[in-house]
Amino acid sequence: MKVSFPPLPYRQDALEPVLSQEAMELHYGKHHRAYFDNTVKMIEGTEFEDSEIEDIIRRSAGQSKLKKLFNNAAQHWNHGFFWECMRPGGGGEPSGAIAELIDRDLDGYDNFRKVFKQTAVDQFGSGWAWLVMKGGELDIVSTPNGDNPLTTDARPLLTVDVWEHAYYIDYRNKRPDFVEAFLDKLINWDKVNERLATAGGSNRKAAKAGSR
Ligand code: MN3
Repeated sequence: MKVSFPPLPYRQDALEPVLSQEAMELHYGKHHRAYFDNTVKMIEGTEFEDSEIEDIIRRSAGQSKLKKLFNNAAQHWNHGFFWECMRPGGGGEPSGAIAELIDRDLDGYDNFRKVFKQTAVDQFGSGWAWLVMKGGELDIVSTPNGDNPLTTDARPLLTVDVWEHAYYIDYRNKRPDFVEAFLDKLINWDKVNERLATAGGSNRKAAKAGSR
């Protein structure tokens, strides 16, 4: 089986006081773990048993009989991606290639911060906000529930989880405060630059899957 439960890239108390250890223990150790365990249970003994997680997501997307598998597999992938979007002492203005692209495509950092925050706050109900590369340009989008850009022609670079379980322990009902804390104190821009530099990334995999 190629699907695996990723280690957190930092200790569970490393994002304190922005995200508490209690919140991380529940979010990573219980919520993410459950999505992973459910995915494993559902692919055991099936055609998906030895598939990469990205392939499972793309092949189950939009298929009503595979909706439960899609939801759990996508949520497993989304969380692994999200943990890597954060680091202790992160956030604020980026540098490097992503800073130049934000200036070029999104009218600068202040506008990026405003639009990303508004997109995350406006996602009605559970979901995710994303910074993506689409058609050679940056864009900011949101997706409901477990949906993610892997099933589209956009390549994800950054995401924030706006399910209530992501912020209710530390921020109660104040989603805007959580999103601001993510922007100002958590984002790992080095990781975003690393993803930018990975030639092709998920677009290449999508092209390969599409040519089969
Ligand atoms: Mn979550």
